[in-house]
Amino acid sequence: MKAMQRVCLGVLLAPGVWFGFQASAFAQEATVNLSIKDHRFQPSEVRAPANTPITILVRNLDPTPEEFESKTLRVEKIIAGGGSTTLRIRPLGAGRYRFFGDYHEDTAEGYLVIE
Ligand SMILES: [Cu+2]
Repeated sequence: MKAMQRVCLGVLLAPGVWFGFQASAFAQEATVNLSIKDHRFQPSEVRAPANTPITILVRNLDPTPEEFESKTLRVEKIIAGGGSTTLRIRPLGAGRYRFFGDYHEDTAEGYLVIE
């Protein structure tokens, strides 16, 4: 859907106008970077604004696979050893949302703090 809108608007709008629109559209999204190292999330607490679509980029620096999981964020995704993934999170209300590595839950734990 997004790609389609891009094509249509690109045809309709002058380039300068379009780039301005795109920049403001990006400002309404938040990106969070996470790494997994030694079966722990780094950082173990990340922040993002409320009522905003969030993209979480997770890099697994361990050689073993991990599963990013969160009941409250409704996410469950396996990340290969040495791999990375992109998670799309719906706009959220303020709060602390726990996530964990399902394969190493004793150490791999973190919180997404929405404020
Ligand atoms: Cu799981």
